Amino acid sequence: MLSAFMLASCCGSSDQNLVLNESEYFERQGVNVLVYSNLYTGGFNDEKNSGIEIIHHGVRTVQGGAVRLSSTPEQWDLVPATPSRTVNEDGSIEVALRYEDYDFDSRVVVTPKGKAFEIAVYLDEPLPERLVGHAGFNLEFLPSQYWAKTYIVDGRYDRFPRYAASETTTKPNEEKPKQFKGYKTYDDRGTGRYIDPLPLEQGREFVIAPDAPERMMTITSEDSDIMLYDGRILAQNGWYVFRSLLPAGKTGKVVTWTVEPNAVKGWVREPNIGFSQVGYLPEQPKIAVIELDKNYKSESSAKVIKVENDGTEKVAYSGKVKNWGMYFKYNYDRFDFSEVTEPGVYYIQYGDTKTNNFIIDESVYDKITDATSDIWIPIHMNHMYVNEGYRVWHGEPFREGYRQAPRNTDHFDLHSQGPTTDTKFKDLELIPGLNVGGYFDAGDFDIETGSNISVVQNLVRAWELFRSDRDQTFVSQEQRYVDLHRPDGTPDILQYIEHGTLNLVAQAEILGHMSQTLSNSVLDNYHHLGDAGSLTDGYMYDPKLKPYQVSKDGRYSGTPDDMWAFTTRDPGRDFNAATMFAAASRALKGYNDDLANRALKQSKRLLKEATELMAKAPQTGRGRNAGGDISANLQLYVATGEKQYLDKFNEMLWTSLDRNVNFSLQTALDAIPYLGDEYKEKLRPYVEKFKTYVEELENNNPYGVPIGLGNWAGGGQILSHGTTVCYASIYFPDIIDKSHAYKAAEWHFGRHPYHNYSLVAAVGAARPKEVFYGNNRADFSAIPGNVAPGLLFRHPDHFENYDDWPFFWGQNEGTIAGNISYLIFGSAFKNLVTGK
Ligand SMILES: [Ca+2]
Ligand SMILES: [Ca+2]
Ligand SMILES: [Ca+2]
Repeated sequence: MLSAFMLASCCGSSDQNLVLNESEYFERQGVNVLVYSNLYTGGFNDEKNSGIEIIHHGVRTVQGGAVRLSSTPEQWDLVPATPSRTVNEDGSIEVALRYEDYDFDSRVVVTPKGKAFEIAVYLDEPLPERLVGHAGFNLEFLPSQYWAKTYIVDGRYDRFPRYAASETTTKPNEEKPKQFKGYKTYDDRGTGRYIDPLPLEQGREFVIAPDAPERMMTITSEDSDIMLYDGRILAQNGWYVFRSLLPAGKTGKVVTWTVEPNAVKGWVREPNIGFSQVGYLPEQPKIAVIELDKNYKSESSAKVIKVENDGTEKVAYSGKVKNWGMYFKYNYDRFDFSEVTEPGVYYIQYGDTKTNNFIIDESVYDKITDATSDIWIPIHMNHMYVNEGYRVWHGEPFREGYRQAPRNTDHFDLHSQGPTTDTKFKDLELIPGLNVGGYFDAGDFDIETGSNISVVQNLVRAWELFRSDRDQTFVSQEQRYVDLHRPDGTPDILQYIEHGTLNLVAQAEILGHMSQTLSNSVLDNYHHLGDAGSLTDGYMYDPKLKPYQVSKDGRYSGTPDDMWAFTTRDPGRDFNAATMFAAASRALKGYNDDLANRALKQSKRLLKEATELMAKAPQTGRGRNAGGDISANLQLYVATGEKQYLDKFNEMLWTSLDRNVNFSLQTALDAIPYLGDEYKEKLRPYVEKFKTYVEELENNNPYGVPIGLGNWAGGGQILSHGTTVCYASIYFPDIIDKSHAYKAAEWHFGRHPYHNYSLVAAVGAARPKEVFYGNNRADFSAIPGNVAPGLLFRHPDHFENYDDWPFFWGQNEGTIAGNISYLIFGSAFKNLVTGK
């Protein structure tokens, strides 16, 4: 590792050309050009994460280099398949692109040319007639890194707009290229026409951001006009798009661009000092992880500076830095300042880099879950009006209720209605009574039933284990009104359990079983941003009326915007609901006895029916694994005391633990309070195995936590790992030292790659992230208490988390299930390290 580092640092030169490196991308100091290292296969269509991408002085500012069928592609516009990607012998990278819907193939070849690179589009067959005027080569630039910067086009001067305010025209719907699965992202208000943005500029040479050397770039073309569009005019998450149309009737090399990203001479990325923005307990181990450019010469020591109460500063500690080595493309140092234990305000200095301040004190973790429980959770209560001080977060959503999703319907949010409704309702029939309780899924407004089940189950777990009687929220089911920061005499967590249970019990009672989801019927309101109360029109849909027409009695409209219930039965989900209802019934007893009784009744019925259904069709995919749910059997044993569930639990648990201790150790630990000392002793060797795994993580990466490399950042995995570490340390302190529990917390509070901001929009952190993918994302804002998935891995070697661009769900979207996991982690962590 050391020799690789020396080699890299000796040869860094600002005069170097772009060259293909071992990771198959083009590189010069300050510039990485990726050619389809990341394909359009992310799961949610155009995720703005693919194609030709440029990481410019450490920031991925350009992506989306591809042949596209519109000037400003939206999430649900068609994306090309990539039948092949080849690194040619001349050092170029060639990618074949295909649009199956139009039987249309093209090739894009990227060739380094000195400090610049050439992008060429080849057609072996002329462009299909239908795509003339639509197919073009696009390259997308990140608005938040370019707005207000200047550009020069063929000698004319202008500036990238801070907000989208350019012109559009409209065209007949028939002319618009097909969108994903034939869905429409827009509501044309009965005009039969779609919006087509007009270019801001057009020319043969663009000089981009000459005023900002780290962002400066030139794009020139000898054979094609280049147009600049503002994608935000159609969708707030759009990018600035540079584009050349593909010519009609031509084959061969049809579009040629030369792109030269500026490289700042001798540029070296500033060290990213990862530490806990929430601060440290005096006795806590304190190790900063410092992420370094491979051209940065490691420091031998670092300092901790104390800011005294009178504002003066003194060096509190100076110590050696240890090199951990390379992890993907960066080099990592670790700086242990555990010796600093005196309460106070401090910052770290490494070379010339100083961090913001942090606190060392016994109280630093006291508030880590408060914003999540007082603010984020109640704001995500569906079917309520939510107020905070002078501000209304949302009105009461979906007053017109839900309709039966028609049979054989595919859905854009990964759901579907099967060939039967499995209910007494006909296609599109109103299902009265479902618009009560429940939680919005995430940045969208659907009720994911599976998530809501886990939310109630976990809230009961938190209630039973940690008995938080915190009361900061007024919740009135009668008024359908929530008021933040107004105590009402009832512990909030009980009210949250009640709110989740109300919707789930209604589903069980009215549908007869659990729905898959209660979700949007049309894509054009699925991407709704802002007040959930205005997502639908509030009128019940009547197909006898014309679209946008309202009945004389003011109750119905002809606009098909009502939400749908997807009701295909899954006995596995019913089984999980049965265990959750049993738990909810325990928690609600004495607070809302009526609901407690209804939940228990549904628990017994669903359990019986699900067991029978699964016995009848054990081989079918649906519900096959539910009987094998170890945790569900534990919950059922706790709820009923029946031995058959305990036997099943034991039968499955030990086999699973033998196979992989990480997979079910949490469930095993959850059972300790119910199964006694002998059971606990039997678990001991597995906890010892877990210890080996936990310690091995220190060698896996510099942060000592399990880092996920998937297309959704792995914060959730780190939280559940952290929760297991906390439980293991609470029950087996002689095996799992509590020092391990800090690592998952520190990761979330700032000790991670890319930047050092806290991933929790939390009170208590000195520098929390500022933008998240919530329902207020168009305001570049956050809902306090949200927990971001965090550091998204981009192939082949880049972690990132944007804090100036909220629109990447895989980095910035908190979910109801994920944020409740954080509540559990935070509660267990506080319990372990502070005894509070
Ligand atoms: Ca959703
Ligand atoms: Ca309350
Ligand atoms: Ca409606």
